[in-house]
Amino acid sequence: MMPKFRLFLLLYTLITAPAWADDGYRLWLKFDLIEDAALRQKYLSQVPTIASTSTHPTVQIAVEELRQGLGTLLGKPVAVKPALGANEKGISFKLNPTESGISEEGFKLQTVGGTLQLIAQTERGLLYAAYELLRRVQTGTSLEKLSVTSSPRIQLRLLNHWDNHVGTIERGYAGMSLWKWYELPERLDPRYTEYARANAAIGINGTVVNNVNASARFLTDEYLQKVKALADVFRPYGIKVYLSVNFASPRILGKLKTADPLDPDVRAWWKQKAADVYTLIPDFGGFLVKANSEGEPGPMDYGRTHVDGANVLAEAVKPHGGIIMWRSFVYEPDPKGDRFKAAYDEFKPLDGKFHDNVIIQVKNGPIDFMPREPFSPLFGAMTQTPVSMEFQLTQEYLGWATHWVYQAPLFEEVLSADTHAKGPGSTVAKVLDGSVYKYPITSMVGVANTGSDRNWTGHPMAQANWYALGRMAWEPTLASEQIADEWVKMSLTRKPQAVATIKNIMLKSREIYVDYTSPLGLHHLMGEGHHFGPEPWLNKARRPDWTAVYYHRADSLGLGFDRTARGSNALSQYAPPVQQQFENPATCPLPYLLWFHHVPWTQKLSTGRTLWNELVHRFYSGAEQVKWMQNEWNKVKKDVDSEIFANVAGRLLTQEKEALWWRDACVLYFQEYARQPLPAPYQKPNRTLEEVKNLVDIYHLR
Ligand code: BDP
Repeated sequence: MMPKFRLFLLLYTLITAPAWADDGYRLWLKFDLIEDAALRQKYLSQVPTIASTSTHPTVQIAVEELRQGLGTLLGKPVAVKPALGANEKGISFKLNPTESGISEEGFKLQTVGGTLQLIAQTERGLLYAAYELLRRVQTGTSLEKLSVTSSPRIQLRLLNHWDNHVGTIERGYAGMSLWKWYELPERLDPRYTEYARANAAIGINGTVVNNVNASARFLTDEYLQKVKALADVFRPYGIKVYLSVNFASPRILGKLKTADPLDPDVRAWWKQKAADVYTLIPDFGGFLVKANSEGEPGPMDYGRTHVDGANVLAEAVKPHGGIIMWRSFVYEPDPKGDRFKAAYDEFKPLDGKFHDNVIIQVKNGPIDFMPREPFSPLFGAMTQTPVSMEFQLTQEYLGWATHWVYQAPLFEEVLSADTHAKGPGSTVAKVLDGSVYKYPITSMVGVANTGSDRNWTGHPMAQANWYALGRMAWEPTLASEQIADEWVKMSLTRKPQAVATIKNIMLKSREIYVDYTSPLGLHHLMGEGHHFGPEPWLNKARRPDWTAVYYHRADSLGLGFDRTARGSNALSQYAPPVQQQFENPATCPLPYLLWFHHVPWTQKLSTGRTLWNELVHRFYSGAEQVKWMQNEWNKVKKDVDSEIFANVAGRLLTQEKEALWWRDACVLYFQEYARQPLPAPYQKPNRTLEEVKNLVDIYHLR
């Protein structure tokens, strides 16, 4: 090789290689230099300066984020000064408590003369405006003649952490808890601030810091001091703190004989406890409660109702402006029943009986965060008591941290589903934002997928799910495609071809996962307890509704749970047009077929294949698609950071192995009922059902 050319190569490599490997820590706040010099120049000419004199901590954060973010994005320091001169270009802030056309947390981004004005009623609104501006620059969007108006459609946009005081996380796959309870309140891990920044940047304004299976100790004075320390860090970022509470706390902590919500001492205990909390944390958000669910204590232990339980807590926090988020995730272990119906049966009759600072928190589907569920029939059914949405970001049923599943399409599918509660167009999103029934409180939460792993979420691609939750809670009609576009450009690469390739994988990833784990509406096929990996043969568990056979109902005739009027009649919980959509097996959309019907193995489906052949086809083609994901990912190698590339590539190899595990387990098991060969071109798995059953030991799940 010519020496000159070698020198050129060396220089070229030095210039194009990233300065350091990216460990994913910076999430979507990665403000690396924009490669396109012309674009940089353009932005620099528009926003060379920031004007602010505010001493408010939230506005100061906004200014600092813009100064630092734009500085590194544009490769030139951006000056901050008290005011812009006449005709001087730059960014200015306008706080106007009576600004029209936006809500309290909303903002406007407007070009006025040469100035880019950030306008809001509150400091929080200004902070959101600053992050929106940064997002525009990060994604290469024009700042020309801006006239943006944006307000969140949902009031409470929350993460729910299932974190325990010992540092473990229930269903967490990204390390230990972010909260170092033993160090708090004295030492504040700098990561708390990074956490707040990341959330504020996507509009999240609240966090429930502890597990719904709550230890009563979080209400002790000792722990409240720790929680206060976190609240103090989060406050300037517009984030309120909430706590999950143990309903038996008056007994456990207060040494009362009972936790009966109608007992006067119990009532007084909660009032006093709430007052104590608010003395320490004046803007405390409220309590989240999992009561009489999966063994947790609740009002029914005393012959009372969910209304009695929720209202006594609501009364306690009411004088302080707090709310109660009461979960609807309740179900009795009835082998003959249908768990699908439990939440609706329990809560629908209680509609309107709760105090006005109570919101019922409902999981997106009627069972439990399965890869695909129809929307919970409680959405649209509660006309007087508000309901909120609980999505699960942590991938309990979506392959933990080894499967790449972009969840925004799942969120979008549920949010855009039509409940027909008040005629067509009554989408779940419109129920949630209060436009169907004028709810006084609106809320959307995501069970967090964060942990102490350096990249926060274990699987680097799972960051996108956290990002999507925030964006969709702000605007539930945002398309998952747009969210993916933003996230990839902000977190991975701005190279157009690579952006397109990664987005394409993301958008297909959830359907691929559904195909190799639970196609055509199969659900709850996973192993007991760990909830990882297939165990469709599971017929004994601590509760009948924790087995797999309870749900798939395979027999010599067919497969699926009949929830029509001939079966459990769960369908009757939906509005008639929704019932019609699902009740006829010939027209029921295939993704939901086995959710609602017991279908003969030999039944011809709309695809032209029989049920058995279609099932096999899905399991095989789904698993095959993981190879496609690998190939596509390999194409972006040169365009994404090498550490992130290798991390994802490695996980995709594990995903392939585990997809084959699902495929073989399900196909071999269901074949015993279908008693048919695999359709061409699919080859029999090269292991037996017994061998596959033993895999659960190899994975140390038992
Ligand atoms: C189930 C989880 C369990 C949670 C429960 C809940 O397996 O760990 O405690 O949901 O949401 O999916 O309360």
